[in-house]
Amino acid sequence: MEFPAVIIVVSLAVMVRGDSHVTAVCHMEQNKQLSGSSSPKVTGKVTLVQQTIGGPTQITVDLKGLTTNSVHGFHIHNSGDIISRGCQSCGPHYRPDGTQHAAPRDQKRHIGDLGNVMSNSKGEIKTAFIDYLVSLHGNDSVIGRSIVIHALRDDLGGAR
Ligand SMILES: [Cu+2]
Ligand SMILES: [Zn+2]
Repeated sequence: MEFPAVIIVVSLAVMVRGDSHVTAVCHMEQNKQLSGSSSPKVTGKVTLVQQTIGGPTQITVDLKGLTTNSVHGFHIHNSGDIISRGCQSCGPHYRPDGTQHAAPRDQKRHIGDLGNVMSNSKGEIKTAFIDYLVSLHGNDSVIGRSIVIHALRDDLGGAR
């Protein structure tokens, strides 16, 4: 299920250290198509670090400006085009293998399905987690795609 986004991504810049250690930083900015005064002004960054090819990726989320104590869907979308039509030009959840929408812990899911993140009493999201499908290497790399935090909660593929 797709939701309207509050903010979207900017870009994924990449720095390479050594042969396989990759760090990518995504600077988040408000969705230009929702830039009315009623829309939260969310800023911050998401940092992705993958130490080895095929290894897990650490994802660190550091955002502010959200509504307080609220749950938001958090995904990697297919395209890095956040300019032309906002969320629409970001395309669907990144899914090179065409699987179903699901939760991060599910075996079959879109690579971009990172579930939900929750804001604290100050409207900040500060969290970090490991993901085993998101990669910064090879054909299925997420570099250059977009990270979207949505206004609403992700249903994680349906009731379960
Ligand atoms: Cu999304
Ligand atoms: Zn999905």
